Amino acid sequence: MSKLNLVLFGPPGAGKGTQSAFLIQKYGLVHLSTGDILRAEKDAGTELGLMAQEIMGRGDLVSDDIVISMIRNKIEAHLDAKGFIFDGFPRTKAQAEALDGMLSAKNEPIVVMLALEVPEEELVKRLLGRGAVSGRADDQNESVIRNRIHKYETETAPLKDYYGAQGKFKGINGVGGVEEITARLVAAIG
Ligand code: B4P
Repeated sequence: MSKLNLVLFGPPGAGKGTQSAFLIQKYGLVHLSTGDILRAEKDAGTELGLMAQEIMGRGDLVSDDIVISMIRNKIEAHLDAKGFIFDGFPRTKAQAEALDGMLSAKNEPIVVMLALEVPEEELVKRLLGRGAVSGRADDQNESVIRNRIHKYETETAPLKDYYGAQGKFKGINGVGGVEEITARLVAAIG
């Protein structure tokens, strides 16, 4: 059976992490969140984590080389997975091309890119809300949040065209209740 490799896409605060939790359960997938991996490195106090902490604190993107090699290691560590949810990766064209290279070498391509669509003011509201309870530094400062959204618009959103050209892009309304949005994603996976 072919693998269900999904890209869960969207701006910061769109609900990628929230929805991944449901989809990994439903489909038995392995969750690969570059944000989670980077935060785990930071908490472990590794050299990579300390370097990433500064970049993430500004709301900038960590370098392509670093996140690509992190993802490569994780894919190699789960060769028997039924499929992967890529959450927060790829975020640049270089990352998307590297991912295609890794997966096509195994003949297990991305099946679909599900792009959660949420207006900017709702994103800022959600992230400030999380920042008030989670202690995540990048969610506590509105100018850092707006910088993350700006990076998304300039560097990441063009990937909709990249996957669109492969016939794999599906836009999903990301406003509404969490369960309602899960149902939209499940319907889009088909
Ligand atoms: P990420 O960890 O990917 O964080 P994120 O974009 O903020 O999204 P997340 O998935 O956590 O939030 P969600 O929308 O689920 O990235 C953090 C940083 O890491 C980046 O800025 C960058 O520096 C670095 N990084 C990560 N990947 C990288 C890469 N590939 N390349 C380079 N750098 C990289 O949820 C947000 C909030 O909304 C939550 O509080 C949630 O409860 C709430 N929410 C969710 N759904 C909702 C709904 N339907 N209604 C109301 N609220 C909802």
